Amino acid sequence: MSTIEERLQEPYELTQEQIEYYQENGFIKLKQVLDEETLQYFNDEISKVVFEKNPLLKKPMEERTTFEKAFIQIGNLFKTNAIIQKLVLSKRLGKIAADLMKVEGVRLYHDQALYKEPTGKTSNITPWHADQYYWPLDTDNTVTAWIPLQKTTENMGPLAFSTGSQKYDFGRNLEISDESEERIQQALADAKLELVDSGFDAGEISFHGGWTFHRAGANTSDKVRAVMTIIYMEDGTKVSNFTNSAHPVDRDAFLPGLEPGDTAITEMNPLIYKR
Ligand SMILES: O=C(O)CCC(=O)C(=O)O
Repeated sequence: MSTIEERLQEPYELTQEQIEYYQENGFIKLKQVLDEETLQYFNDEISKVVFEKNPLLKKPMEERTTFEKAFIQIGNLFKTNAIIQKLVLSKRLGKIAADLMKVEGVRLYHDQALYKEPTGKTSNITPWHADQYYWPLDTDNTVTAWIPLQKTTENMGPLAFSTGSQKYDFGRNLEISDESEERIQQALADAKLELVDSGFDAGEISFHGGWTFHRAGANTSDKVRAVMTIIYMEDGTKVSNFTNSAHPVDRDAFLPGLEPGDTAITEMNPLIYKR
């Protein structure tokens, strides 16, 4: 029996059909990427850190903004926690990211835990958005691994995707908000794009591109929805011009010291996988 560390290095073989599915639709859900023992190991550690660090937990749900309700967000865990670092720097996951994007290598852009609390009566949806609105990266080759740390049923707010929406540019200028939920929802309905909104088995992971529109429903269950995310960019990506107020904030957090035109390599962006 191999160790968790060994399993995190073992390749997960994708079929050509899966790679083409990702390229065409902008996301893919993959089963049995992690086993139950590995999930539990990281659920224990990441949950400990999230509940130790998060100040939001003390703010009642009904007093929060839409963004604050959607999830508890704790980032850059790979820098401060040697256990979580093993997951974030996993070659198994990094190779999937590189294979799906059809690139030679991937670096870390950043990691973050996204915990959606059980709501009670208050809705805590994650509004429609595309992540790359926030990122000053001069490439379309970015992908997020969304890793539920337990089986995630439909009433826990699994991530939902609009199929093929990475090809559309409406709503790319909207941050996560009530407005993005309403306007992007309408645009996607007008474009008649298919919605994929379903639960995740234990060990199932999704990968979605930086411009793919996605959302999550409220967590109406009685359990917290524990999720870890790892955001990868193609090795060699350059920093783009800053065109909104989120860009310099992201630069300071994930690309410290860099300016537009620089190659996106700092101590925050280790090379995770290279062919
Ligand atoms: O976990 C969520 O509810 C939203 C996640 C998300 O938007 C992302 O990982 O890009």
